[in-house]
Amino acid sequence: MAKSVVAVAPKANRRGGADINPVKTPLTGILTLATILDREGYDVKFYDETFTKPDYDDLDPDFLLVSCMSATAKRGYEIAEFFKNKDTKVLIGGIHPSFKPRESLKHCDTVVTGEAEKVIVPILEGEYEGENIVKGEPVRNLDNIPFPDYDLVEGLSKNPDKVSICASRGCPYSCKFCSLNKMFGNVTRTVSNERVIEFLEKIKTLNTLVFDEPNFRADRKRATSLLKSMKEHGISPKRIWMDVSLHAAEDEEFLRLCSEVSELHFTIGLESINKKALNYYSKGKRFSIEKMKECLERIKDFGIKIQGSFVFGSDYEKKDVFKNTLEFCKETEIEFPTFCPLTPYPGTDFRKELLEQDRIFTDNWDLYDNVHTVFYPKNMSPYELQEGIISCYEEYYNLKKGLKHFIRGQFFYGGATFYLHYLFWKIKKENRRYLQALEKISGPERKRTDLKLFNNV
Ligand code: B12
Repeated sequence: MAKSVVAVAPKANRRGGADINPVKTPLTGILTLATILDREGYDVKFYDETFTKPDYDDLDPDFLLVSCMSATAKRGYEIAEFFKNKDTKVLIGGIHPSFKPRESLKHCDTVVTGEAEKVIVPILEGEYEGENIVKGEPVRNLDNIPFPDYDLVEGLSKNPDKVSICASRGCPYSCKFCSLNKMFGNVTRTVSNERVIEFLEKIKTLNTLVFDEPNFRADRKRATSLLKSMKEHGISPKRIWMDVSLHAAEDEEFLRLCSEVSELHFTIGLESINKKALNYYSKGKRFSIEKMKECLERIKDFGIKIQGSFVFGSDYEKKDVFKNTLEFCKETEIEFPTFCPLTPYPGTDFRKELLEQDRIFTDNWDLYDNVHTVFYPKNMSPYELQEGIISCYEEYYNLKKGLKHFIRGQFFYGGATFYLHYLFWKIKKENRRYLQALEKISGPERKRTDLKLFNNV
């Protein structure tokens, strides 16, 4: 009889970063592993808790696979513990366990670090018996692994209208607050365009497509030829979301192609309007603030919508950064800015620096979600950083603006504005204890290492 596998993408315990995203699709990394196992003849069930939370009591698989980001690590550990008490062999993997393998191992039998496509079948077949921490191997040729099979996702329509694909791995940049190139390397590997087209052509109900890649235009040739092929094959979903860097604004051919294929939404890490902060984050070529504005305008001239993400809390920013950033967003009319506290994720240089300076006040991973503050900024208190972020959301996503979008016929952004207004009202309400704890450590006699205070907020 075929061995059974349950694969789970946990939903974070708290409302936060994942809820901001307006397009929800199942987690593709672990779904790819589930797809490989399904093809190998395992009896696979896949749950993404964002869509369905099964009754775990009813499940008794031979193997449990749990995927964790930092924000979902605690929830992932809960699920893992639950199955450890059954006769199930429990495996944990993902970006968080890759940098915290010994911590994850306390909750399971085997931790896999890095990319797991090449090792997952051998592990389940017992080839790594006795090894608790297995180092995965980068997949050199992404054409050798299958696309995620959406049919395996429990609770999702067999004809999904929203699909995300991660057709490239690796990022040439090495930003202070990001661990991606330590996880996936700094050379971009891509799936061939023919395969991407073949995959997309099969989804007849495609309405929204998300390219879950660090930078869609990292390989320009591939990006433009993929867009051309999509045009030729009549693949034209209503909306496409992709991450690009601001350099895309200097590439007219790319912008034109984007505008011809679909209603494009660019997610751009604008990070900061403070030059010193930008330098500190150590990203490639820098733009002046004026140049940033010009670039955003050029992108908008092509009818492309912008989700600009800002991070706050560097040593170079003072309290006026919130007001100035809001002004920048209003002036450039970015449709969908996000305002995040810097977060010292495991594996980042930023975390290393803060640890050396004893500036992280909690390792409650539930709070590592790009919404909650977990460290002492230099020029403001943690409470001020948190308040500043919430007030940016409250001010930018106000009801008047929501109505304006509706009047202009921009229903998607009208809806998103109302949703975000409601979300941050809820987040504020649910975080009373957390905010009180922040106030406590923000006073004159702040206690740098009070790790326990935030364990149960
Ligand atoms: C897509 C994405 C999302 C989507 C996920 C939905 C989807 N459709 O996939 C959404 C929008 C929900 C999301 C949300 C968030 N995300 Co996000 N996201 C990504 C992104 C862009 C791609 C993830 C991906 O598909 N990677 C490719 C696959 C192949 O990698 P993988 O998932 O890690 O899986 C491989 C291995 O890890 C391993 N593996 C994974 N799971 C398991 C399980 C087992 C048992 C085993 C053996 C192996 C294994 O094998 C897989 C195949 O090789 C990454 C950046 C990136 N390019 O990776 C950020 C990233 C993962 N996100 C990040 C963050 C911070 C968040 C948020 C907190 C905030 C935010 N940005 O909105 C939220 C919180 C999530 C939550 N659930 O609470 C950080 C994570 C840092 C950390 N330490 O946790 C990243 C790395 C971005 C960054 N540069 O900092 N995200």
